[in-house]
Amino acid sequence: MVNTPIKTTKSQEIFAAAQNLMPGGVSSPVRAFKSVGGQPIVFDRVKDAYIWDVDGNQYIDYVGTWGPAICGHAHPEVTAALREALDKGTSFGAPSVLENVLAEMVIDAVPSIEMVRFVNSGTEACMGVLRVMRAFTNRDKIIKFEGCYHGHADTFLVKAGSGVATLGLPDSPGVPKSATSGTLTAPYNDLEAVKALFEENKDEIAGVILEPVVGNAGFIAPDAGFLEGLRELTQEYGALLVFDEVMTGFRIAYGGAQEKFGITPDLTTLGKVIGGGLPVGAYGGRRDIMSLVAPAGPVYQAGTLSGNPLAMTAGIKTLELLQKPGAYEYLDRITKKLADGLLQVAKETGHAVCGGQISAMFGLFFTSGPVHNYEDAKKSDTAKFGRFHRGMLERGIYLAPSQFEAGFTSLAHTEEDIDRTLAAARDVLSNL
Ligand code: KE4
Repeated sequence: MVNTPIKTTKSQEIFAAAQNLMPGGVSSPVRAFKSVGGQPIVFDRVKDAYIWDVDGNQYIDYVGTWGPAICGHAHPEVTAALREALDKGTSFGAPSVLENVLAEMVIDAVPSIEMVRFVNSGTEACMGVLRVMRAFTNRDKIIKFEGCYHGHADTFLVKAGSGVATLGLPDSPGVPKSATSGTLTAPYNDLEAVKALFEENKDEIAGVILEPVVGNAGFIAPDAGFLEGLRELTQEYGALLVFDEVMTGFRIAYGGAQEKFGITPDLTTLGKVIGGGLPVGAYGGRRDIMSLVAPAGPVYQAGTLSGNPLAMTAGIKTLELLQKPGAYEYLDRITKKLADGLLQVAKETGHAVCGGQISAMFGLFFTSGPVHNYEDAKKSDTAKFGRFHRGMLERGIYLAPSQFEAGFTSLAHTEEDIDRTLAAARDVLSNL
């Protein structure tokens, strides 16, 4: 496959102008390609499994706007439903039956959720779940895991993943010590470290929050027994277990990682997929806990655009599409073919790699591994990942622009797309 560098003149012009207008020229740091080098491409439009940039180049997309596009971009049934909803207005700021419909779908799907509150982002969902878990237990401290990312609220910006890890930030200036003094951290997959924290902070820990499958330190799966162990430890110490399924929700399985692994937390956060590409988040769980949220109870949380009719409409239609028989079998099959193929090609071309996939989520590290936690992930050759990313981009394959992110497939990705991707990977890795 001869590689002729793609023309990105317009992308460069637009991005140069953007950098004078917005910090780093982006609305979210990871989009700036800082850790993979080169300039980001500026999108013009997306459809199915594909992106077109402003210079007319086409790419197979494995970011899927960071998860929401699990049915493929601009799915005709989603866009048709949105067009119909648009004629009835874009925002009500008042109850609508659409919220009931999506709430029932979420409650029916996610084992831990008996009652749910909609918000506008995963960050807001994690802020809300933090407040209600502290109120319910009357305890202030939490345990999170190194490399896990729960949005950009102060309390969670401790050894966080995603863009924080991508930029190699120690955490973030502007976060007062008072906001993070109660945030305890442990290595992912390390139950002994969690038990020690509970022993050292007896009766002070409100709960444990984690990504049940990590996507923000690269792709890291839970070791056998890890999730079960956390369920037991939180019950033993009177703390709550919170699965942050903003990324894994409706992606690992229709009922999320908690359905896949058969572990039911007390609270769950959601986002991305349940909005079908429109701004959305949600937190939910046991009725006795969620009944504390205002106005039912005293725990305050609010939002102008929460539950807005457009996000509800896109979310409802997206979940309907995911309910179709065979959807998750298809996602698992094509993603396994992709992940296994990438690892095989990398090994055949002499690179130390490890990684894997679960359902429609995958990742690979340029290290022999295994990778059980963030420290292991940081052993990956991130410079090589950057060269790999650029080489794939020049061959029309759009991967997440960071070693510390996961990859996402969709119902729109075809066998031919996977074959093309593997051929491009072989070409890049043979010359890396
Ligand atoms: P948002 O506020 O970005 O909607 O959600 C925050 C969040 C919370 N929890 C998990 C597990 C998440 O993955 C996220 C956001 N994910 C990143 C991608 N790793 C969003 C992409 C970005 O920050 O631009």
